[in-house]
Amino acid sequence: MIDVVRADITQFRADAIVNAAKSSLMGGGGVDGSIHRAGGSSILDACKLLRATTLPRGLDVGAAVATTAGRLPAQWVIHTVGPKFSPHEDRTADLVAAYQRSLVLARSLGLSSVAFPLISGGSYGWPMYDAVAAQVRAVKTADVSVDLVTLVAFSRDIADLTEKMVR
Ligand code: AR6
Repeated sequence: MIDVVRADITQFRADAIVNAAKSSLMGGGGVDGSIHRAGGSSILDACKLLRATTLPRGLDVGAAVATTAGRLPAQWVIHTVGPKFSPHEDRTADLVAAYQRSLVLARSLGLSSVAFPLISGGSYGWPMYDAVAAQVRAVKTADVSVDLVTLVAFSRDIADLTEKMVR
């Protein structure tokens, strides 16, 4: 099932919330900064451990990795990296991969509910319409999914467009 809500994803209760991270996994602005602030330092500690062990070069665009959610209501944070928008190159496949590989990881962890923000829809510059279209296509066409996927919109405009596209 796919649900759409307007909410602050840091307050959302799901088995996992997804972070629109950067490759370094060292935190940043936007939803990434809010997740690290609200969840506390154990999330950054887990990211640093990943960088020191399995991900010395950082997380590739379109890949996903899971850490503790610290103090958040969610159990896990799945960090993924969306592509930056380019007017010269179609990077939709990478954006779809960020969603779908997050779902594959959630399934492999045995999770039932996952909440996504609008990946690449902020600092990474995707026009809202294209970001939402890729998001909805990604979760609708995923080969592997979970019982409940919640698309968490941070504004009324995003929520309205997402609801229209999901139907
Ligand atoms: N809950 C739900 N959605 C949110 C929240 C929140 N608390 N805060 C922001 N959004 P962005 P990106 C929405 O910029 O474009 C960071 O610095 C926001 O309104 O967070 O993938 C990272 O470190 C927008 O619709 O992510 C990376 O460097 C959407 O989340 C870079 O930004 C995504 O905006 C990633 O850029």
